[in-house]
Amino acid sequence: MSAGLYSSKKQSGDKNLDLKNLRPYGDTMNDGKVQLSFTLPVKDDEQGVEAAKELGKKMGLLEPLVAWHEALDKEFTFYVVYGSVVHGVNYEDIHVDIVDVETMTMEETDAYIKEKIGRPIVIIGASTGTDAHTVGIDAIMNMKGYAGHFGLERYAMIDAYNLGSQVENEEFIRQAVEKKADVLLVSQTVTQKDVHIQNMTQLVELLEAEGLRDKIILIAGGPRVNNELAKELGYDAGFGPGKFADDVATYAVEEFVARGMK
Ligand code: B12
Repeated sequence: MSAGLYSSKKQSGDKNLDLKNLRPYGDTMNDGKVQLSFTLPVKDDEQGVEAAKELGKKMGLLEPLVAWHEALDKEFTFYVVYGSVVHGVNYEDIHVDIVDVETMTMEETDAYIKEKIGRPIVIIGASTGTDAHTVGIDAIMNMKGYAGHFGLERYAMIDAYNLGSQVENEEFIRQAVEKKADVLLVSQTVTQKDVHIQNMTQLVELLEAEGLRDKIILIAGGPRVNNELAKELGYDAGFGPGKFADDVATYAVEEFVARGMK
């Protein structure tokens, strides 16, 4: 979210709101109240509660209170600690790089393609490399879609091919060439040891080596992918959680037209 959206104190109606020193809200403005939960490998008794409170203090919480504790097992207890943080952030200085499009509906996107492109565009997607997670790419591509947003397969003017998971970059490119893809969608969920970065980078290098990079629109997505990271790695755009087929389709078709692709 960009700064400026709430850049006036008036909007909250509370004269104590200070967006230059934004602090969590619990019961009153600027009280800094946060809630934190964790499990300790000890039994559920007073000593454990005190340990949870001490941990809260060591983490910088003022006046930590164990609001809830419950035995998970004989030797494991779950705690919810409530307390105040002293830190604040300057909300007005925060700038987030997001894909800046006014999302069209499926019908609007189909009409846009008909009018401005005049042929169906071809989009292929996969969870690439060793990544076995399919739910993210399915959410974007499958006919039924996700959370009330139809997937790309349902668009009349998009030929969508979902290749599934664990698709090697070489195979992904082979399929892209065979299907004459205009847009490539890469889904990455596992980020342990930065495997997503290595995998995403390898795809860009292979596309460049084949002279294909400039001929296609390359989009990445996943729970820990954002536009900034994607662009840094040589992609055209990146989408994270809370984004749907409509967002991706809008970006892809507008980019297609802006680049003068045929
Ligand atoms: C379901 C699941 C699995 C299932 C996957 C089944 C399947 N068919 O997909 C199974 C059990 C197989 C699995 C396996 C593993 N998993 Co798993 N899994 C999950 C879980 C619970 C949910 C993921 C999910 O489906 N999210 C729902 C979708 C809709 O959300 P999403 O992916 O973010 O997608 C949205 C956006 O990101 C975006 N998007 C996603 N992709 C794309 C692509 C494009 C182009 C665009 C535009 C947008 C986009 O659009 C979607 C809709 O908004 C998560 C934990 C969690 N709660 O998130 C762990 C999690 C992802 N798994 C994890 C791990 C570690 C693994 C394993 C490595 C475990 C292991 N040691 O074996 C293996 C993976 C092996 C491998 N080779 O990949 C870790 C990843 C940690 C990390 N940062 O790397 C998580 C976070 C669990 C954890 N807390 O540790 N997993």
